[in-house]
Amino acid sequence: MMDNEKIIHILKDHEGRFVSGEIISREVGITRAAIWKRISALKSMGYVIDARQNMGYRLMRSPDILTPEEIQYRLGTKIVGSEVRYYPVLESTNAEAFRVATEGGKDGLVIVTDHQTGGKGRLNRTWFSFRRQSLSLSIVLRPKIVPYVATMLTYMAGIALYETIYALTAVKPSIKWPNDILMSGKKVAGVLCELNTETDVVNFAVIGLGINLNVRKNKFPAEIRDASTSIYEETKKRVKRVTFVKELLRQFDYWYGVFLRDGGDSRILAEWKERADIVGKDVKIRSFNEEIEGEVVDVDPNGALVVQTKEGEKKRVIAGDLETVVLPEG
Ligand code: BT5
Repeated sequence: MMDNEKIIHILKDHEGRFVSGEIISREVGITRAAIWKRISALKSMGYVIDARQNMGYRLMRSPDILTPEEIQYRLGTKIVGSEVRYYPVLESTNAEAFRVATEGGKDGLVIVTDHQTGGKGRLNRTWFSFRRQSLSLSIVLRPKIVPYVATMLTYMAGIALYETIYALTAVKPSIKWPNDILMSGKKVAGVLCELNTETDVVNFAVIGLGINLNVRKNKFPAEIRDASTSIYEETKKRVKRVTFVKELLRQFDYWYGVFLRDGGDSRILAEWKERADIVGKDVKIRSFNEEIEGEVVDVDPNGALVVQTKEGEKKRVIAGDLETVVLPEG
C-alpha cells in the first residue's frame, strides 16, 4: 500500500473520531511533518479532515472519487478489484484494459475512469459516457476456459449488474439479450466482452461495463434519449459512484467465483435465464444480415438462443440485436 492509501485507511477506520499524529506516524512510518503535507494533499482531493493541535486528525467526509484507496477500502473481494487503476479520462477503459492485459495484467484487474472520449459498444458502435455522472470500467479476467464458453462471461456480467442495481435501488431491472440492462424498458447499462484467444484457449477476457448512474435525461444525445434511462431518473435518488462500483465488484467477484467453480456453464446459464426471462417469448432478432422471427424455445449451453421459426425451423442465434419481444398471449 502507498502512504496516501495507508493514511486514508487509518482515518477511515476511525471516521468521525480523532487519530493522533503519533499513531499515524508510527503505522505509516513517516514523520509528523510529512503527515501534515499528505493531509493537505488529501484535503485538496476533497477529503474533509479536521486537524487539531493536540488531538490529531479526524475524517469528516470522503469525496465520491474512484481512486484505488476509495474503491479497495474494505472491499472484501477475492479476485475482482485486487488491483485497481484509476484515470481521470481515457478513450476507452476496454482498450486500456486490453493493452494492460496484453502486458500481463492480472486476473481481476480493474480499469476505471471519470470519463471516456471514445467508449465502444459492440460492432464498433458508440457508447456515450457522461463525465462523473456515468460509470465506465473494465475488468480483466483470466479464466481457464475454451472460447465457446466465453458468452457466459457476458451473461455473468449481466447477472452482476442486475444484482447490483437491485441491491442499491430495490428495483428489479431486466436483462435484454444479449447484454443490455433495462429499467422501465429503457437501457441503463451495457456490457462489452472482448477476448484474446488462441484456437482452443482464452488468454484473457476484458469485460467492459457502462452504467448510466446519475445522468439526467436531458444530457442524453437525441439519438438515444427515448431508449435510454439512468438509475437517477428511475429512482430520483443519486447513488455515490464509489458505492455503486464497490457493490458491482463484490457482485462480480461472487459470480465469477460461481463461474469458476462450475467450469463456466450450468449455474450461470440457469441464473441468467431466470433474470432474462426470454424463454417462451416471441422475438425478432437482427443477426448480421439476417432477420430471424420466432419463439425462443431455449438458451443452449453456449449461450445461443434457440429460436423456433414460423416455418418450423430451429435456429441458433449466437450474436445479434433483439428488436422486439412480444409477450405470449394469455
Ligand atoms: C453495449 O453495446 O451496450 C456495450 C457498452 C459497453 C460500454 C462499456 S463502458 C466501459 C467499457 N469501455 C468501453 O469502451 N466500452 C465498455 P451495444 O449492445 O452494441 O449497444 C450500443 C448502443 O447502445 C449504441 O449504438 C447506442 O444506440 C446505445 N447507447 C450508446 N450509449 C448509451 C448510453 N450511455 N446509454 C444507453 N444506450 C446507449
